[in-house]
Amino acid sequence: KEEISKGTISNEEFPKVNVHLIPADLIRLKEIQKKENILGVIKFSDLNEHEDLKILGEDLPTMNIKMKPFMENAFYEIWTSDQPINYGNNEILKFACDGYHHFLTVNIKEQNRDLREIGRLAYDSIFEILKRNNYSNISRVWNHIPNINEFSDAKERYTKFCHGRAESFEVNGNIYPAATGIGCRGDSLCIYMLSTVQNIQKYIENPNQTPAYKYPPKYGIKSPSFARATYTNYNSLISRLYISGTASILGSDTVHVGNVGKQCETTLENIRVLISSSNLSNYGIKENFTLDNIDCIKVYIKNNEDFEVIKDICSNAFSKNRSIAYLKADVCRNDLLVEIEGIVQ
Ligand code: 3EB
Repeated sequence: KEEISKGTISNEEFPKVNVHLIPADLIRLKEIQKKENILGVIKFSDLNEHEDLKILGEDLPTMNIKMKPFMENAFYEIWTSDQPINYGNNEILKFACDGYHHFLTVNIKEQNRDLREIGRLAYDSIFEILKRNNYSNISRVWNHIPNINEFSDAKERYTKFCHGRAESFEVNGNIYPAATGIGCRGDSLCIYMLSTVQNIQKYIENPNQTPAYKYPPKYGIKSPSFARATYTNYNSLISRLYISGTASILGSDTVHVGNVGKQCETTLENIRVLISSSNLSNYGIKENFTLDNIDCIKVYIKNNEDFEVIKDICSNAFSKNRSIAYLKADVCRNDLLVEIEGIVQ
């Protein structure tokens, strides 16, 4: 377990990480494990039994995110690699690396501790491992926060998490990757992320949205530490764009409070603008993406009664060939009814 593969690059080899979002009923993880090198498996369900994940063994980074899918029992997000993989872990995290990519899961039970402290602790441990393993260029992070909109000490819990996370980023380079910060059920802070050995990412902002790290203090003492997207450039042929959790925010304000249809449309428009050639060209990226190109889509829905409206809009907006998971979750601002993310690959 101590023997992890230090990040190295040789040009002959072709680095490739694959990600699939699949309804759990459609596949057997054991079959995939026979054929592919698995970096990690994230399950999205509100089930209590996870024998399916245990079958993969102790070493593999796996995690159930307690979140109910609207249409399925559970989803798997499966990360695989063309390269052989080494695994490692400590008390709170597990990681897998293939010489190019580093996949990491963190699960911390709150146990009455302050969320600011847990957020800082989580990210301090993450950065320590990333630096030690030499995979410190973060592509994408997902943060799942129980009771995200509840208040404690007169502060919304999401802002406490942001505070602790920001404190850790401050001492670890202040570089913000694409991220999701979303509610979940259960009593553990669950984080997973992908990073790379080489610095092949560009962090992308949206001209119609204030960069989150510049949000005014009314949204929290410390701003959220994330970019709107990460562009990962492998070579002239292969790139990937990770789109952060995106919501109905223009500038730094929530728009269309109480109108779920308009929030959903605004969210999609935010994504269109973000991934368009006119935005990407500001970063020297000569690509043009549309909603049709997005895969591994997650649509987080706050209220059950909004599902049909959101599903109608999203199933028309995205390509029928791509995978979409509709998941029930609270969004980081109480007035946000929907949040959408995805991956262009
Ligand atoms: C927003 O724009 C929506 O805290 O990591 C989206 C993506 C959101 C990531 C995070 C929060 C985060 O502020 C919320």
